[in-house]
Amino acid sequence: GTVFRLQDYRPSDFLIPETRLIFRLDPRETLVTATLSLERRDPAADVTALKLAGDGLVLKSISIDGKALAADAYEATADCLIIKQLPSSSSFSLTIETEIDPEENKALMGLYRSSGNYCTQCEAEGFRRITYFYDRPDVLSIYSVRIEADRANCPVLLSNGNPGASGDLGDGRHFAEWHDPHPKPSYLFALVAGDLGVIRDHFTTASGKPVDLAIYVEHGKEERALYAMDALKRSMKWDEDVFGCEYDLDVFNIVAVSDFNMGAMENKGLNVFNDKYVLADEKTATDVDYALIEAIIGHEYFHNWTGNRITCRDWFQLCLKEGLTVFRDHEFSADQRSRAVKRIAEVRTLRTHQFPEDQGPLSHPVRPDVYKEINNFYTTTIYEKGSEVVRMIRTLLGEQAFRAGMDLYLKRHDGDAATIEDFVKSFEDAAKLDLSQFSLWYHQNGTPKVTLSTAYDQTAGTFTLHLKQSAIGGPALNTRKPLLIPLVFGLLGRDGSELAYTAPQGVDGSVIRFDAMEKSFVFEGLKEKPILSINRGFSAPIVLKDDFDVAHRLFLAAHDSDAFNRWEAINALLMDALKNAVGQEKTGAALDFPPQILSLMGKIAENDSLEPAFRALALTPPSEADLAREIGENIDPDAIYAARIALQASIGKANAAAFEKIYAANAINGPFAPDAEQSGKRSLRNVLLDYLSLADGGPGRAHQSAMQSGNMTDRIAALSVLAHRFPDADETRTELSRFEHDFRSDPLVLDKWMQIQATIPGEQTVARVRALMNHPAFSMLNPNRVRALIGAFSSANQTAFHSADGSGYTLFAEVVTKADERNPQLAARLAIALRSWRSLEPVRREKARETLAVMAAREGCSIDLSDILERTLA
Ligand code: BAL
Ligand code: ZN
Repeated sequence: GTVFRLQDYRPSDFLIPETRLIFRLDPRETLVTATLSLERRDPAADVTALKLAGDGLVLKSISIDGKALAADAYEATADCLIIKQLPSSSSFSLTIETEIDPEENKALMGLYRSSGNYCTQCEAEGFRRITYFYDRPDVLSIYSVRIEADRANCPVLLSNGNPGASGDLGDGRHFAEWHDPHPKPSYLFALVAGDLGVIRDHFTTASGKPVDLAIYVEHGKEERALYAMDALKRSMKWDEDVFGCEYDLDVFNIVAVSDFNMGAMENKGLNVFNDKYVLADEKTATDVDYALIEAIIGHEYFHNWTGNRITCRDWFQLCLKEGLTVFRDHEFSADQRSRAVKRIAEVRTLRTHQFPEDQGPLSHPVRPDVYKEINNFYTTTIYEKGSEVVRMIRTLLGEQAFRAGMDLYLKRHDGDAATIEDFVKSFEDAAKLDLSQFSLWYHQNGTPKVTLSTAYDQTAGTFTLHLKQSAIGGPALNTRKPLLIPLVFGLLGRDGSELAYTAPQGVDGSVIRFDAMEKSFVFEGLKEKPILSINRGFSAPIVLKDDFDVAHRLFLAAHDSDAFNRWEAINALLMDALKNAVGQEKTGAALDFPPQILSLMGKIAENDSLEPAFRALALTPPSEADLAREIGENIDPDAIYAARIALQASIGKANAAAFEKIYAANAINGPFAPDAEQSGKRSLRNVLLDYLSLADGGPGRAHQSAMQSGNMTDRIAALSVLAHRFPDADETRTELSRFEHDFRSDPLVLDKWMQIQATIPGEQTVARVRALMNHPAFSMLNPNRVRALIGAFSSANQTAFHSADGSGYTLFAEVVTKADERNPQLAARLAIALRSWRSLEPVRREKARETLAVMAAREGCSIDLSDILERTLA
């Protein structure tokens, strides 16, 4: 396949100031008439041909300035249109008529049908499946759209921008026109047509401009969109308050669709959402669902400025909009909920998903300079590490200078297709600072690793912190350049207070600016030996190897003023205990855990000065995947599972009486609310329910909880305990079938039921997943269904997926292959589950390699999938 390189970037020969589109919608034969005003970028240049991208198109007619082109004036294939005879004028108008088949479009890119409705997905390169175009983000155009469709089937006709004329066409057909005054790239184009329910609301912007808000959903699900609407209004207000960003159209529409590859899409004025991230009520959505809806509604809305008003020059700059917008949605959620809890959750996600990516064969820089298939770069590195890089800029600059840099960026580049260099320059100019070394974060992949050692000299009163940087993954150590790593820190006295000191060079307030491969920082004026707290708030996305002993960690767990580092210390203690137990399990020794760790868990649960959501997180040991990554090689998933469940059972037994008390004390009286306070209590109770059930050794308690639960959060939590701890119990069977019965007509909710079963530990789950693939609610064509069952199985069930007999891999290969026939993006996304195959123990490693090799060798393997497989095997 073609390899795309950043160094080959060239501006287009032509501009397209205006694009007029007419859609005559039909399930199998939709006609698209596109009229492009084309302008030579440089009228003096000798450009004699125009080349536009297509993908699977049928050309019906083509004309320039109203005159049909002669057959020898152009070449049209399904994937490309080349016009060889052009007018010599500096501008002209090109009209292209194409025919497309939305019903047969199961790749869910371009114009397709979902539950009988028409919708589009154009990012990254879906617009070329609608018409021939300069389908690249740096060609901005003003779009006018006319949609014609059957009135009965498609009463709702939507596109970007503001609504214009609409009316009847006779013959049962009608039309609607839309005009978007803001020039935009083709990837932000959207169209929706169908028979949908709607909820409406209003927002008045800071400068008094009224905006009509609407969320469109399947009929009968309107009530379930109310929380999303509330989140939208809060997002609009928050972006004004925190970033000074105001909305810029008369309407803002959101549509929920059930067949969608991504989470959602930020099309200008017409966001299209995966229904999973819109629909919620007490009976069908968990607290986690609510939090995700709030975050994603915010994320897509915030793209209006960071992505739409300022877009990317090319796809290598994807993190320009994604990293920044993730940072903005993280801040939004932190302001709406608990900042500390939010940060801990972010770091857990980063470690579980981004670290393995950065440390494995699919590792790439935040700003890559080469790709084969751009769809495979919507990664956790671009998104989450990209966000961490923006966060580090804020840490280095401080709040005020950071906001000044953002203001300058938004002002200077409004209407531009910009680059990472433009973005960084805005902060350099606003803060009068050189960020050239810092920029390496965008270009150098791998997870940075910082190893620290400390020494205290009592007589001199000096504390020496020695830091060394390397990396896991990415370029070899001898070719790496030192990153500028901002480490927020504190030196604590024995009473937990922050000690005063004289700071060495390179320390700026609470931030150590670590900018060499190796460096010592000597703090003076310390009369007592300080206790170091470092990388507070996870100020840098690194692996930190410290020299802290158990007493040091216990001290931080109890006294650090930084809530994140309190959690971090607890997490590190649990990680050490687990690693030790994995070693014991592998040698056949009995597993034991330090009593002080077990009692620490009891103390945390009982500590009322900590918010319940924090306690729930602190009581949750590192995941099996985290433990595997930490161990790094020769992984035996069964040993990891055995260690983790033994730790959980020991914690439960050691603290049963205390846990029971806390469980009861955190019961919620009164009506359900999806807010931070209630959801925190529920999460604490449900972590304790698991511990108590393990201590009981029976399903009674979880069964009771499942039957009494009045909301989905508690119901799912109880069902998980039943299925994961007591898969063969009658109570489990009863509750699983009750759930299936209650939601048999709601596949989105049944996804949770699928997911719980797909993640039951042990190799018997392979057969269970096979059986569930025959369930009437399952469909290989719907990405949510496939991800709930197969995605959960392969990415969140280490013991079953990596069954020693290879049966998990066999199932996986079958499904990925099947998915690839219709939806390459879905297949490629699933395939990343095997990216860490090299760290497995030899038997599984060989089986995994073989599975990858067989999939890669298959004739007809898509570019998306083969790109992932080949890089994974390389
Ligand atoms: N732009 C793709 C979906 C998102 O990141 O918002
Ligand atoms: Zn985004």
